[in-house]
Amino acid sequence: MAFRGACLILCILSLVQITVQQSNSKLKLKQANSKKDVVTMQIIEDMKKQINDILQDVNLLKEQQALQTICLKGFKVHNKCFLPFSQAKSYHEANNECMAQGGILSTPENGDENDALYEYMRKKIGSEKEIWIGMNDMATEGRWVDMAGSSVGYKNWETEITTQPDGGKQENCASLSGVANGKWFDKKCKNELPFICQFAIV
Ligand SMILES: [Ca+2]
Repeated sequence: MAFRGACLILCILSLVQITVQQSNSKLKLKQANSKKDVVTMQIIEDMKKQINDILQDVNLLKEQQALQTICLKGFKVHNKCFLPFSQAKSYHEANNECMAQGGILSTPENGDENDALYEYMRKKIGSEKEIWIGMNDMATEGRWVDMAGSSVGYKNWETEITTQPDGGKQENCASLSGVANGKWFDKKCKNELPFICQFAIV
């Protein structure tokens, strides 16, 4: 009896050992699988990032190519390209047109740029014409800002014959005049003038 009892205990112990071993190997398999999952997720995330980077590069190249096309059609001065639009539009419509093309209304920031813009306007739009430039005092009367809302440093108002800007709250948008040799005037924003868009060269 004692022998059979000992055999039974041994058998039970063996069964328990086998069960524990099986559970251990299942656990190891599970751990390996979850490790695999983590690695797979990491690879997918890396690939996603790489694809995003490539898409960004492609978009940048597209922008550069579009800009080069504009610069070929237009005129380059320093780090800007100018492109003329002869059809007269209100200030807002003109700026919307420029933004739709990826630019802004031309904004001369120094005497050289103003001279270049004036000469280009004479040649492409007409020497007696007047164009919108990207400056306004819509938000605060007398505080002229560029299209980004920053105060304008360089100014070229006509002050020899008239005293520009002289329109007060009635005239909040700026133009560059061909007749006045590239000097600036304030005008009603709803007036319709031709314009030149400006694109930053990257
Ligand atoms: Ca004003």
